[in-house]
Amino acid sequence: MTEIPKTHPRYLSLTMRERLVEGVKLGVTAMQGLIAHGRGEAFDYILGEKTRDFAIKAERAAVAMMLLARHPVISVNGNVAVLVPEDIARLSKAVGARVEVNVFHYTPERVERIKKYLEQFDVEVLAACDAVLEGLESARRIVDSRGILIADVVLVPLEDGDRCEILKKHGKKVIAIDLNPLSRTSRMADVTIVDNIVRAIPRMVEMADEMKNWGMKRLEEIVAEYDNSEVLAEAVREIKRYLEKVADEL
Ligand code: PTJ
Repeated sequence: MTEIPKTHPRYLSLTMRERLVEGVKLGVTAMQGLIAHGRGEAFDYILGEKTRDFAIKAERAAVAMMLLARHPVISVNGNVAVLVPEDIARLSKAVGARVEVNVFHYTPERVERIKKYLEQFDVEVLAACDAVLEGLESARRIVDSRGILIADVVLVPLEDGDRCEILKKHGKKVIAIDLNPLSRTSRMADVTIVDNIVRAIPRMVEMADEMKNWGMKRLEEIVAEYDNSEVLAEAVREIKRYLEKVADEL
């Protein structure tokens, strides 16, 4: 792994790239994951690389939804596994969610490698691949009968867009984490967190630690008051505002 000096102005961003390249070498991250990350980086850049208010609102609604769920599941792919393994472990414990490996670029060996990778970080992982999500043609249809198949709330970070709609048809609530507020997944999800996963999940853990002591009524109110279209519109407006400010300063 290339040693990135901590003083480098783009230390965090370059470290993320290194993690993903390592992930590819280990056979955990798909090559396509590097391209997907590049798209995410571009959106993060035009959002000023920080967590905005609309993302905090979505993160709070997502945590409330997961705390209220009977059977919440966090779906993990090859990018998520290498970017935030420790935080996935913490979030799963904080909200009482199962963690399931679910990938677009599927091979049984790759699923097993992701499972083993996450287990090093003390994550209990579902990856039986013993059930099928009807109505979906991509490999994402292959799920675990103890996980996504029976989940009522599914967190799908860095999704590729084909599955969100089907999960909803199966009656599940979907929470997406996607820096692109224009993506199909972003528009289809019940809650879309337009934030970098490396900032979003740690913040959700902090929120969950506080919110798990709140009563059901308070959590239900947060979910009921949440409006995803409004949050997405705010994300697009924020990009516009930010770019105008940068243009004015040039
Ligand atoms: O591991 P696999 O086989 O399941 O494949 C995973 C990838 C990510 C390759 C697959 O799901 C894919 O192709 O995804 P897409 O269609 O490129 O969509 C990924 C979305 O995640 C894009 O809209 C990106 O903007 C967004 N994204 C990328 N990196 C981040 C991100 N969002 C939040 N945080 C990031 N770090």
